[in-house]
Amino acid sequence: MIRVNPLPVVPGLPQPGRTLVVGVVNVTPDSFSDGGEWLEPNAAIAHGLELLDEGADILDVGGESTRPGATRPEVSEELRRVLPVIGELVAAGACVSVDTMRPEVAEAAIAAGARLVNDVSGGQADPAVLRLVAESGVAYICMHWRGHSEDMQSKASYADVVADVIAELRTQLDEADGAGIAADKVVIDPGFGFAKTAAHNWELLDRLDEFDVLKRPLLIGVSRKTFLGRLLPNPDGSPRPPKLRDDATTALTTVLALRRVWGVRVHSVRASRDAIAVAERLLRQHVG
Ligand code: PMM
Repeated sequence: MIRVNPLPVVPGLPQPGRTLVVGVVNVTPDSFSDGGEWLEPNAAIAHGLELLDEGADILDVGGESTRPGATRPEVSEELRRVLPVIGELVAAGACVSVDTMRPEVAEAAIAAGARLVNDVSGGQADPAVLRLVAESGVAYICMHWRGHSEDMQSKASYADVVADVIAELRTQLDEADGAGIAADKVVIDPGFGFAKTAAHNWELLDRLDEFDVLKRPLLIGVSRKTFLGRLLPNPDGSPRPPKLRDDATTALTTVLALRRVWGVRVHSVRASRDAIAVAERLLRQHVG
């Protein structure tokens, strides 16, 4: 039996009346799924416009790869990568999010028109991000995080992954609240693959309803992640490569849209929009 949950909304962000699609625009040389493809600003802008055309509600522009083992770029390099792209996509009418843990980058991105700060560290890499978001009044994605990418997988140890992630997110939310960010502007994200094994990711997906206790909209980022590659191994047993994980990603979007999560963060926008259309049509059978 399908349960029709109400859709959460965030003031100041698109409210399409269905699960939102956040399209990934990685302006990096080394992201795990598409590193280097969109490093030139013009290529990244064209890619963002294509995702917008495919139906992305929000474009998430990032200049730092968070793949396990990645080293961090200088602040100046991160700014050089993302600012021209954000400026052009905002000018084209897109709702833009900046994927950054740095206050300098968040500040410049907001000045360029970004309406959402996607901080994968949830305020822990640099708490100045929280104060900046509070002052500017933009929305904030608070992701569960246990440390920078170079050694995060050594921190993938939990007594009960769902209970532990919820407890740690609660602390991060208290910090966001203490910095003055309005509660209704905060979206939470369990951080799939960030200090999580494949088994942890599946457990989190299976028990997503437990996150309702935090009373915040949920964003889910599972697109092309390694646990999907491991589910679908190549004949030699190695994980299927990232670009061949889109169909599995889309299957999960359907599940998540039936669950009515606030948003999904994906590389292949059109496929997820189609999956959401299917789920919404099915959900309509259950309402008046
Ligand atoms: N995953 C990546 C980067 N940013 N942001 C949020 N909020 N949630 C995620 O799961 C997330 C993220 C890594 O994936 P990518 O290299 O394909 O961008």
